[in-house]
Amino acid sequence: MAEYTPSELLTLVNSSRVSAGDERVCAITSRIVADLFRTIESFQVTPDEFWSAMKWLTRLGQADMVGLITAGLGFDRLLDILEEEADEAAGRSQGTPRAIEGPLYVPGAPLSQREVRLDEGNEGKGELFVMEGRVLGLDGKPVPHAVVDVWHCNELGRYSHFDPSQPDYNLRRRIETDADGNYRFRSFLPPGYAIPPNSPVSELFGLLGRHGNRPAHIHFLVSGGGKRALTTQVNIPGDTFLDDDFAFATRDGLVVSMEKAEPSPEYSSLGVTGPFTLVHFDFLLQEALNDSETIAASRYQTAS
Ligand code: MBD
Ligand code: FE
Repeated sequence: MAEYTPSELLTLVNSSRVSAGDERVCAITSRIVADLFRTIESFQVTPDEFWSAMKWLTRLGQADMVGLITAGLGFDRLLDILEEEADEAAGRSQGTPRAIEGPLYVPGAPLSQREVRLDEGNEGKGELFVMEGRVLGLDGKPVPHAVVDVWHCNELGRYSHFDPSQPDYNLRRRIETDADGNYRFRSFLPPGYAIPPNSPVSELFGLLGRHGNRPAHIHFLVSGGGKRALTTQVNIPGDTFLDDDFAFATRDGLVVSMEKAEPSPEYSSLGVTGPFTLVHFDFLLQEALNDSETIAASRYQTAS
């Protein structure tokens, strides 16, 4: 009566109901459970192995590091690729390529008009640079009052909020473009990122024989003017990990060009008084098909 083979048990697990439940959740859960049953059987996973994996999952959640594993195992990039395939199938043209948000965004950064010192409180760290450009539609027309939400790590490769030693919103700002769609900010070139050592994430990556490095990058969430909001990143050229990103998130078209610039009155409001590195980058936003696409939606503010 209550004696089962593995496959009888699986059928029972995936079919027992006291109500209809949610059809999609039932179907996806059934598939995942079936795949795991199969994996456990074919690798003859031992109880010790199984329970240490469950303890690892628990520690991963307690350390708030689930988002590092999803990125490192390619899920974040997969979702982007699939979204882009759907766009292509629907004949939607691209504009600036999207790139993954990553697990380290914080909403609500201080908002400035047209320009900001993103490095406020970090003066003198790293190589000074100014990034400037416009937010444009695919028709090349500027998007006035767009919001460029920008964030990057500190000189040690750590992000504020997740690193409690940094002030709130350190190296996180939002910039509203002017009437011609212009934005600009000053900061220092951030270093690359490495997953925290001695963490559940580094444990798995060690066992997988993988490194946990990302090339130097800067994150953006750009929205406004009724265009489709864009989550992306730019990379700093020359980084060793440009083509070997642990999150598989770098893309052609997102490696910026840098030039050497001399200080001029044009940049005095940013407090630039010596030679600096200048990056020009325009964000090209797609047309939105509906209102929800226009919202600067982070993975932390998903619908329902
Ligand atoms: C990062 O800084 C990041 O951008 C991603 C995607 C994953 C981990 C750390
Ligand atoms: Fe990052």
